[in-house]
Amino acid sequence: MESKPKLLIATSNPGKLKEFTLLLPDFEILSQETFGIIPEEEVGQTFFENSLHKARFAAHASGLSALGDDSGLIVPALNNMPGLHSARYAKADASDEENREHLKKELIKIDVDETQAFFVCVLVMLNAPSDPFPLVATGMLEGTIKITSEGMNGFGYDPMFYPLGSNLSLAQMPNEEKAKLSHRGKAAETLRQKIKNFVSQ
Ligand code: ITT
Repeated sequence: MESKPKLLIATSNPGKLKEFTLLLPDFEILSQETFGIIPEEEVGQTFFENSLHKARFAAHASGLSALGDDSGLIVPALNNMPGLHSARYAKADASDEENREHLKKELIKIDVDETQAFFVCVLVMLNAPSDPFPLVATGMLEGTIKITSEGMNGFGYDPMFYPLGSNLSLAQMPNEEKAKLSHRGKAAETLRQKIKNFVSQ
């Protein structure tokens, strides 16, 4: 049997890693933890810059193809926060629960118990650190953020987020269902198409 190409996922977030195993079945998914890679601080001004930086750093450290994922939650009623700061909204190194609690407090401050929100995801894939033609794919998911939390699946803000038209929070859905509709799922599908086209050129 032919072995699958290896792809290092440039993330320290176990929730993302688990999702990529489901989303990119054509690859042997490897974690950067296995290679002892300690990521640098994120200083980019866009999701794209951060994603490219993660992929390049991991490709350099491992010598493998690497995929960066920079993603976040955008809440227009909170001036588009937490946005780029989604992972550290409450404080540096905050847990998912601390970030959710902080988001809840910020919503209560503006007297809102539910409001429109978006998840966004930018994926960047590099064959090598010096790859001049990175594959880039983006995805968005629109929905409602509520101050209550429901469900145990997923990670991050999933228990507070209800995709448009859904009565279930992302954390109440099975992983396969979230994968089909999420910002990361859409970006991964676009990436798979781009890889297919790139390989067949
Ligand atoms: P890496 O940088 O190591 O990949 P991270 O969690 O710090 O991990 P980001 O900087 O991209 O990653 O921050 C993304 C944050 O946005 C993440 O920590 C969650 O709080 C939130 N987030 C992104 N995608 C999400 C999803 O599918 N469900 C829930 N929250 C999500």
